[in-house]
Amino acid sequence: MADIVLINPRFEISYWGLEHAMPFLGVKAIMPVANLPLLAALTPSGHHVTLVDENVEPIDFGRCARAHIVGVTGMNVQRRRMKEILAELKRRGVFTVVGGPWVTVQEDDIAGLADVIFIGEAEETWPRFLAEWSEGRHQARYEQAERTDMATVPVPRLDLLRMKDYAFGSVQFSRGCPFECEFCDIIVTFGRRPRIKTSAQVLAELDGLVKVGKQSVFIVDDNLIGNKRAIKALLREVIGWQEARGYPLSFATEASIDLGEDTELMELMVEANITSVFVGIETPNEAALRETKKVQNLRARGGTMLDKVHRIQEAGMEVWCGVIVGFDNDDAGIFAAQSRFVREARIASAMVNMLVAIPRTPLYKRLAKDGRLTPLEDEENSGGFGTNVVPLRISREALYAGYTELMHDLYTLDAYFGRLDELYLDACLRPARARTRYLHRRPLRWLKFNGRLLFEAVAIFVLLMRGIPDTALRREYRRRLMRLAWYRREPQIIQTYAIKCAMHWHAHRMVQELLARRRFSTDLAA
Ligand code: B12
Ligand code: SF4
Repeated sequence: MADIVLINPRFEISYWGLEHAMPFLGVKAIMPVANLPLLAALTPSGHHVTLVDENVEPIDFGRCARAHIVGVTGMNVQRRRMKEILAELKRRGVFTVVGGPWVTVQEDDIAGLADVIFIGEAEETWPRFLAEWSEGRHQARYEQAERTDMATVPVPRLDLLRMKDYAFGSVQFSRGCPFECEFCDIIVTFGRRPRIKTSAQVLAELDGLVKVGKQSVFIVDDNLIGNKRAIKALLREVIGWQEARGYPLSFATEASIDLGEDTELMELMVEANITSVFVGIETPNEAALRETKKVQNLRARGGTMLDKVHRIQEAGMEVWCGVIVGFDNDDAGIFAAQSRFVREARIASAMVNMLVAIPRTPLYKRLAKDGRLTPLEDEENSGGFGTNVVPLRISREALYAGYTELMHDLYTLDAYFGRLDELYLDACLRPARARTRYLHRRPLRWLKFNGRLLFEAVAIFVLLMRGIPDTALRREYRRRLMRLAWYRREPQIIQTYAIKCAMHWHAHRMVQELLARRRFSTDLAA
């Protein structure tokens, strides 16, 4: 039978990759991609699978050359490295297959580099390919006719990964999202009807995560609350599981803003020990929200977007968000408006992107028709503007400059810690209420758990004080952390705040890199 190696290529540095923060958190990468251990679990017994994540270990090409099949996955931010790896494997005569989010939307990008390509979900096509490969009659391209029935998805093989190298473990409850944002490739690939696993599957995965020693887990659903009724039922099961085991896991996830309209759902998420939620805010510009069909962000029910963010925070979850600049309805005023919104929403971690048209999305099709797309290669080879979209009401230069300035403004020490302190000191955010309640009834466990959190906070602090080269930043992190600890003595909050200092360092480094890149592009243009 086959000797199979599956590779996740190195990521380029990105906002959520938190690459610059990793050394201070004692890990190598934020989390493993969910697809490799899942593909391993989908591989029929008899084959031998090795997983390689280049973000935590180097690729041994000699080892790959001895395998029968080498598979490569990847997102758009891995495409360059994917191609390098495939080219090297081809040079060595290795039989290669490729799949994942990037080739699913841009299959011609790897033309001639892989023997077999997988488009979209692969729960049915991967085992089918292996059977056909064994019989010497495989195809060059596989695409599932039907979307995966989530009730058939097996428990991922986490035992094949070096889980201690990651900050988070990952689990997926559902796929798909009911909304129809114009720029989104998720609904193109996974559809608008949320499909959900059974509670037995999810709880078995949670047991597996505890077994490999994880305490923090990212629920990697496209939108956790796509089917509210089904997710509420599942959350009730997760709450029972947590209570019975002493709340071994805390979760972060992604959800749409209508979460802030549903008190029962927020309560259930908090009780299940979900402590943070990433929300696609995109923009406070209502014309742009209408343009991009983000109708859920415009809905008056439950108040404004700002009200809903505050309500989620008051329920006990930190909100992280994504914002986008460069919609057709954006003009030069958008950057200040975004900055104001993020400040008023007291969101410390805001990921800013320029509008990018991902192939196969409705946005991509519209802009291609209007002749407003630039080729990817231009971005890759020329320093570029960081997006393939030609904006309508501002120049590309002004958009890029505004984006860089916005990132800079959001991550100055005063702006970032101002938002953080408003949330943790003024609004007194209280995450993990259910676990705190549980531990208060068990003093010994309380002591052990909080002792660990305090130890982690001190370790991060020491690493920051030793590792940050900038004296002013070090002084500020020390001062802010001491002040927080003075007012809020809970070890959980102190540990979170220490992590936030490391996250600031990552954002600060990203801003420095962006500014340097902008200077380089300006010099090039001159
Ligand atoms: C959870 C998530 C995250 C998490 C975790 C990321 C991680 N490291 O795993 C966080 C929040 C950290 C994150 C960050 C980012 N993400 Co993200 N993320 C997702 C999300 C919502 C789910 C991914 C997931 O785990 N899916 C579950 C697995 C099982 O599905 P899958 O990977 O698609 O795999 C299936 C098939 O594709 C196939 N398959 C996959 N690979 C292969 C390989 C072979 C050989 C075969 C046969 C089959 C196969 O089989 C699997 C089973 O069916 C997706 C949206 C989506 N649904 O794809 C976006 C998504 C993947 N992310 C995206 C992006 C851009 C990013 C960031 C770059 C954003 C940023 N600017 O910072 C960063 C990258 C940071 C990093 N270093 O990880 C884009 C990628 C766009 C693209 N088409 O390439 C997506 C599609 C969302 C979007 N449209 O914006 N992300
Ligand atoms: S809410 Fe998020 S996942 Fe759903 S369609 Fe919009 S961008 Fe895509």
